[in-house]
Amino acid sequence: MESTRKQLIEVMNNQEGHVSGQELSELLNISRTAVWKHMNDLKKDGYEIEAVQKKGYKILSYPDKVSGNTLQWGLNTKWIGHQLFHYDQVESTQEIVHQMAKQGKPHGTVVVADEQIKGKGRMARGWDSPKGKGIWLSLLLRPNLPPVQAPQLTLLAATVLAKMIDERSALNPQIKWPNDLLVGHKKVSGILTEMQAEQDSIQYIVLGIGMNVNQSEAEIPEDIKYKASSLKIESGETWNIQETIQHLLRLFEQSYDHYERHGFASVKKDWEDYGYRIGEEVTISTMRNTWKASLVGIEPDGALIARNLQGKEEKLYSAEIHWGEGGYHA
Ligand code: BT5
Repeated sequence: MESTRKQLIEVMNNQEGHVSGQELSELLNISRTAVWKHMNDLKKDGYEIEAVQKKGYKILSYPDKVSGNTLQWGLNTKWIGHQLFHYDQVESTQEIVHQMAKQGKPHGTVVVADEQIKGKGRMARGWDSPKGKGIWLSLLLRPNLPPVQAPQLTLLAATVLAKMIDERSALNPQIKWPNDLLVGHKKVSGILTEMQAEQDSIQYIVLGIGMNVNQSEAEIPEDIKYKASSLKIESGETWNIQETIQHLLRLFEQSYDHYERHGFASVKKDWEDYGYRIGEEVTISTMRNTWKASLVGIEPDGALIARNLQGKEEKLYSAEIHWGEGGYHA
């Protein structure tokens, strides 16, 4: 059923004008009544379909509504999203991908939801994921890497998100170590990387991406308004979520393939190009100390490099970074 529908859409897309019911029924080997039923289903799903007597059917527009079908259609990737699952509502896409990983689903499997009712942040924090307003997705990765290199994938994902926004808008995305994406000093996106590993090999990684896309200011929860924003708030425009997800997946595949072949150097460069407050003076606090320093960049193991006022460089694995006006304390 699902695949007939896919073929139907494919055939109509590959032809310039209208396609007759007769032609569709022959090509797909289904009755004309079945063709007619499929057309009605597509309309119900928000496809705008023109039916002209004696000429046949033509798709005028695709639905805005995200679905597995529309996401996979025209995705044109080598491995990412070949298995793609879309849900209206889930607790967390992370949990679903963990289950799928255990069932043996392949590298590149994607789970997308319109809404999460128990979206997860890091360290047991929550992630607000209102219906139809953002990108809430998790990727299953089975990298051939030692576990110590897993943080590189979070850094890679951050550069992909930044590039995607850069390519689709005039916004100026910045990456705040380790995993936040900021626009206008506010967080629009976060990454959650969870790993299942043995001592020296990664079994799988679930890489979760949350991106606030079309929330209005009123739709950002009161308690995080001072530090969170959406692409719509920042750009003044409503974004097409489906195209944005497709763009994101394509860029992810490109960057991942490049990283697999050539290593971390280009991820490091991209990250530092988009790095927030790189070269500027900030205040750093750890459990032991608070001091002034400037941010230099990142290390291959994901650590942040900071230089203190005496010129000494230090690697940080966990720290809070503060700055003066504008922006928030992380
Ligand atoms: C993150 O955590 O930034 C990782 C978020 C990952 C979410 C994705 S959505 C798809 C996948 N499925 C899931 O269940 N999760 C992943 P962290 O750095 O810990 O930030 C969480 C903190 O950001 C919260 O404690 C809030 O203060 C704030 N926050 C919550 N929801 C937010 C939102 N929608 N936008 C910006 N900030 C938010």
